[in-house]
Amino acid sequence: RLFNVAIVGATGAVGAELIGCLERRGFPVGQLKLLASARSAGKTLMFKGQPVAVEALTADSFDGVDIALFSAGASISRQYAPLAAAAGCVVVDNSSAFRVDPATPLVVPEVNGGLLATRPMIVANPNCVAAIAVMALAPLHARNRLVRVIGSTYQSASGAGAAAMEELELSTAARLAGEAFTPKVLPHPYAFNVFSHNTPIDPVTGYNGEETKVMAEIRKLLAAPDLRVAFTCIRVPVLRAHSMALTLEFEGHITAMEAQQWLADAPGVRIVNDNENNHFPMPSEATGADDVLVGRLRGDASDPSGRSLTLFLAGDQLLKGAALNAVQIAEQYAL
Ligand code: A2P
Ligand code: 11C
Repeated sequence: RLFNVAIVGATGAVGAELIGCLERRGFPVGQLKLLASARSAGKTLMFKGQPVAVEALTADSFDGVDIALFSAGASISRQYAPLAAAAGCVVVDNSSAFRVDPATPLVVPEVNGGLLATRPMIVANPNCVAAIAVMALAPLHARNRLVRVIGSTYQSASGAGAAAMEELELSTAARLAGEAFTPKVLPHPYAFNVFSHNTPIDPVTGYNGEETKVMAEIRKLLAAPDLRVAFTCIRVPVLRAHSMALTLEFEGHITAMEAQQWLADAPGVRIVNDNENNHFPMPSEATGADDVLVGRLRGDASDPSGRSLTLFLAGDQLLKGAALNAVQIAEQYAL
């Protein structure tokens, strides 16, 4: 059977990848509806070699649509996802609107895809850092319970959308040409710089919005409400694919070798751990890849108990961190 599919935010960075994933993975699409703001109405995007006109999102957009993939920000999702669901359309939502709502499943199919068995009408797609991190955490946690996670991220421009990617390119070109550049999308100069993630700091906890989301979502995805987690989220001048360093403490003794074996057996994970050539996960190699790249596995030298590991990983923020995961969720409904 074919499914009528809508993409909300089709003209964005994630929207382009949603179109690409549906096409590349052979999703059984009947009609494809591409939705964006009124600014984009009338633009044309390609799907399977055919032009599809972009339409302005309205309350009636979901009539006759079976599955809608939302990626136009949390306020659009809050407003339109319930309307879509009420019209009988399954919503896979890439925004933060429903992720920590106890009634909405937050899903990475390799980790907790069983939650889709009841066919919920709204499914939340995680934050990109959380989705990429749990790909490495879950296979370890399943064998040796995680008690603590400390993460530092190296997040690319793609996480801030298509306009931020353009700003990185334009500001780099300006810097190389010796010209002045005033940032418009991001709050700080991006070329040849790194800065703390561009979300507001919570005055009570001192954590920014991205860190707060990542910590809550990792706990929810792993069904580990007591897991101790702390993240520092940093924007780096990489166009696409997020990287992170993770230090993990487990309940029992663990070695880097056994962890590497468990991860090597995990779907969606690729070990990149070539000590001899100093070749480890890099965003340049994660870009365009479905797998999350994991390497630099070693015992945590700061914990003599033998219960801690440290590792580095890289994953495509637009694919496993967003569009690929959303399409994998949709595939569970099309089985
Ligand atoms: P548009 O291109 O018409 O502004 P990105 O994350 O790459 O910035 O993309 C954001 C996506 O969300 C774009 O497709 C954008 O469409 C869409 N979007 C933004 N505001 C609205 C809106 N009010 N209604 C529908 N789509 C929107
Ligand atoms: C970033 N991870 O890199 C963010 C973007 O929770 O969906 C995605 C934010 C989210 O800026």
